[in-house]
Amino acid sequence: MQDRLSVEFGLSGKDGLSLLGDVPLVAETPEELLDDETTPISRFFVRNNGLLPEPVTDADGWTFTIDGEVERPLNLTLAALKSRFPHKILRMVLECGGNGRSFFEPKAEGNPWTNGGVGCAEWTGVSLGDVLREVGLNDSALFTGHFGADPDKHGSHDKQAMSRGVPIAKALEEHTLLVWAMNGEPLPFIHGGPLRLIVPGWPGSLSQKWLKRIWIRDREHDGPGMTGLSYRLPVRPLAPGSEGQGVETRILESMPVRSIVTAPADGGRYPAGTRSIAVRGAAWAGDDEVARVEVTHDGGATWTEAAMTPPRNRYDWVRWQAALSLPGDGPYEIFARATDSQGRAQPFRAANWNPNGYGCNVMHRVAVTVGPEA
Ligand SMILES: Nc1nc2c(c(=O)[nH]1)N[C@H]1C(S)=C(S)[C@@H](COP(=O)(O)O)O[C@H]1N2
Ligand SMILES: [Mo]
Repeated sequence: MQDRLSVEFGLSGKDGLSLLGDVPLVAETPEELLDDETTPISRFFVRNNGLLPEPVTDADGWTFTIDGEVERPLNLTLAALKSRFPHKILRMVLECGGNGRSFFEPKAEGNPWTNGGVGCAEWTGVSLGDVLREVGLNDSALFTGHFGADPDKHGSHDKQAMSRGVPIAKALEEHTLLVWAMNGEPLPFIHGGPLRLIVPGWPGSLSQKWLKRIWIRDREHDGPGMTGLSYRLPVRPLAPGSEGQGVETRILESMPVRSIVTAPADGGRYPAGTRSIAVRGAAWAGDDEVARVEVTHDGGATWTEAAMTPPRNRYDWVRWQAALSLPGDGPYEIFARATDSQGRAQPFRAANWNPNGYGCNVMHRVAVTVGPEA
């Protein structure tokens, strides 16, 4: 069945997503639809900052360039990329830097993501590092700048909708991929097909879709999304609601630890007498690892540790499950809390308020009722 998103907004093949904006097109996934180990394409969130590029008919003929501070600039077709470099298949989380933004108080600027600006797909491609070694980086190579084929939100091709970049060390990480397939299928156009970057663990905005060019630079990149307060966090805590002009900031790199409850769904009901409920979900921690996930039904007075399924590879999410014991019938709020391997746990309240609302990793909470409604 086609849902409203596919009929009205051309998001064909999507199932159950919530629309956050139509121009540019932005849609997130309700937490309970993120219950699969590998997020199906039909449930994978969409974030565009501009309009869509021209439709592509010859995917293998798609060309892209690597130039700038390199010994041998390269212009390759996708077909040549596939044939010249070793293929990698990795399951990795892609998360918008603004995921969780709507939980900040007062409201921060930008799309009001709840917890659904995230998905974990199996990506097929080649390591960007393998390609960078072939082009040869100059000593002056410090940063990347990423360029896509999409026009900005006014339809202008002179301006990039988004053009961000990473320090060379992140670009050289084996898991940073040039990707042409998602869950074993040709990369869907809406997700940047024929070719995109996946820069795992860092804000999704670095994972350039419809990739046309990587400019190797001798300085921090300064495209749209790199300047002002974009993807930056204040170095010292800011008073919630303040403007943030002139405060010292740093670029948001690794995303903070986070977990979601994917079952039960918010509003779940259980028969009277139920004393144990199965809770499950997913957790991830940017560049870091998830050390543990715990759940509580009593506001954090007691915690039950969840069992975790090990990630397939670095940057994959952890699936977790717990049998949560309940003392009697009644309404409960279940919270899940993940802790990373450096001991950083999710907060009960969003603590790191910032004007553009990045990196909110407040604990996810679902309400359930056991027995008749009180
Ligand atoms: N070319 C291009 N790439 C882009 C964007 C964009 O607007 N244009 N948005 C970025 C942002 S902010 C995110 S969160 C991810 C979303 O990827 P998805 O739509 O495949 O989920 O793509 C990133 N890559
Ligand atoms: Mo994003």
